[in-house]
Amino acid sequence: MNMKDLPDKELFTSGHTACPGCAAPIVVRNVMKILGEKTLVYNPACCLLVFGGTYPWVAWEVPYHHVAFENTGACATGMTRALKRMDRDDCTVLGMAGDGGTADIGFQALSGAAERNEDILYLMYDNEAYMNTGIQRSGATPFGAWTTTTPAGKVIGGKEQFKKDVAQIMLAHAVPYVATANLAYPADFLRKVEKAKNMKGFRFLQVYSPCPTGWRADTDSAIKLSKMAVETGLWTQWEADHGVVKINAKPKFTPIRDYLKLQGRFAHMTDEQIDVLQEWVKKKWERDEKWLGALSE
Ligand SMILES: Cc1ncc(C[n+]2csc(CCOP(=O)(O)OP(=O)(O)O)c2C)c(N)n1
Ligand SMILES: [Mg+2]
Repeated sequence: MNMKDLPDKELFTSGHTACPGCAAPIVVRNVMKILGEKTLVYNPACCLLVFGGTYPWVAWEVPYHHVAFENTGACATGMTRALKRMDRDDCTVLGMAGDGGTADIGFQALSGAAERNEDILYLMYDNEAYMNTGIQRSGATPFGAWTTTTPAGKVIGGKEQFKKDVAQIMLAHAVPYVATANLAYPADFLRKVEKAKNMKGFRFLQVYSPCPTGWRADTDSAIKLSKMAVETGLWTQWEADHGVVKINAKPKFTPIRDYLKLQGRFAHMTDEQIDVLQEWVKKKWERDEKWLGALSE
């Protein structure tokens, strides 16, 4: 679907309480325009629950279920079974969770649902920390980033581990569709959502979702940062359709320093730390090209 063909009707409405500049509501609005009214949503504790799903200000115009932090995959599975029992195959069951609820705490239920190839579209919106509870590190937080649990002081200089690659872990589950997406590439983004909608079985989308509040960035920076994440090579855009992999954007390998300096969460980083992260990008790309490239047509 082209951007100009998206329906006007909003299924995730205005009046929600997301922070200024948050990318997540832009992701949800556009996803819902493609998925349409026959969508059932499962959403655990996360910012999206707080800003869009709090009674009586629920922004969703489709059935919406708040589930526990750990069990989006399991609860969404229950709905797929109910639909089967009712002989309905015209609905999309959408599980939508943050990076904490996906990479860490909800991972067991997610992995189980993927392994069983449940008929679920699971979307991880990746703002790279547990934002809703006040900016704690997650498995998806990048190296060097300040969070309240990875303080930037003399002993620790931000997060000491590298970002967990959740999409590649999901690829190892051999599900029908896995893709990463980014709002700075809207045509690619919409194409992937539509493709996932029209498939059966387990589909996994990981969407880059800047958080100006937690990243200590300007409130108009979400799309700029999204683009820079791809251009630097920090964020790999790829998809796997029944195991056939395609890398969708080749980075320009612009220096990560330009991206880091727009975000206060990286302001404390030393030159040595920046070099470590820059080297990680290089190694990640060598690995991605070898590993994902080998699986491509
Ligand atoms: C078992 C459990 N542990 C902790 C919490 C508290 N909690 C609620 S939301 C949240 C953070 C969510 O982070 P993420 O999934 O990344 O979503 P975001 O808030 O960043 O959008 C935490 C720690 C909880 N609700 N349940
Ligand atoms: Mg998060």
